[in-house]
Amino acid sequence: MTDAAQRVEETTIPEYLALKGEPVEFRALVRQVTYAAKRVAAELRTAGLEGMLGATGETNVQGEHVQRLDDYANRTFVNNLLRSPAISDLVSEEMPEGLHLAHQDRGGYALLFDPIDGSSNLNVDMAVGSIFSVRHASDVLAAGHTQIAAGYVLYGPACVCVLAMPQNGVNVFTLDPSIGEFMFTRGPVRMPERGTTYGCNEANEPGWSPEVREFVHWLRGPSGHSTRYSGALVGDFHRILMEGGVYLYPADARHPQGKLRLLYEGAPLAFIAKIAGGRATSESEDILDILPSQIHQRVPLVVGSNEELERFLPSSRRNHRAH
Ligand code: AFP
Repeated sequence: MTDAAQRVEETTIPEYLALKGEPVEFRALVRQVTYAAKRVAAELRTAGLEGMLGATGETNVQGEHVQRLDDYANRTFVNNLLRSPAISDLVSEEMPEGLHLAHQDRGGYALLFDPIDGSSNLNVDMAVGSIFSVRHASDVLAAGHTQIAAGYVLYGPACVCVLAMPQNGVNVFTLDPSIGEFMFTRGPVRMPERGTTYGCNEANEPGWSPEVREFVHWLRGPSGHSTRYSGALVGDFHRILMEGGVYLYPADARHPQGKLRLLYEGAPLAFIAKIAGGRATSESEDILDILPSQIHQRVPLVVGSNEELERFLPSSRRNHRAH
């Protein structure tokens, strides 16, 4: 093992990024993202004691009931990200419009994020996550393959940050609460070529395409997969990143364009999956090739291991819709 590899084992995220020679502005941006995540993690742990559970009574741009913790997490991310001069644009699931800050002589990064993914889990103390995507400010509406980096924080029994960059791979850091730092724990991660689980909301089956229905019937029967579906994409995806398998939220009768959002859910997770050796499709095209038309655009998502995606893709290619 080289000296650098040994030193990676004991690094915090800032030390890891410095060791990898990442630019100072990028390191400052990631420091603000992870600091916001640590604040959110602390709030999640005590929300039940402080009356911070439940809804605010407002509805967001997605038409969803805003939970107090959604609002807290969004404010925490925005307030901390504004402290990073490297960021000139913010896009959040919780904000109708993007935030453009270029007049303050800021750097050229855009940060697109879902402050709390899995909000329906908040009041029942189940895992939730934050998802983020780092782009050049000029690339907010570019295809997902232009992302500079992407990652997520999973607030589970442990608080885990997964950070993906093409040049460094996908790496896992675990929060050490005794020192308040995310410590390198695993990487570069390779998604197994095939898994044993699949995650989807099977109540939506009546509205699925025949190809999706056939695929899930295969998963349920001949393939021998088991269902694992938590209601939070980040937790379900993390299982697939670590152990292989497939997560799908396809188009259905209630969500003709899919439920998940492209810019701060589908594209960052597709980016992570691809770097780790997996794949992600919208049922008709590679998620990372889709050109967004607006910041809250929804997209069907099938993401996971090569073997499962290969089993799914031929049939969906046969029915490729002409664009
Ligand atoms: P919420 O953040 O509104 O709970 O949505 C979570 C999510 O976007 C994704 O994290 C879940 O996998 C999926 O939606 C759950 O959606 P269903 O409740 O329709 O299964």
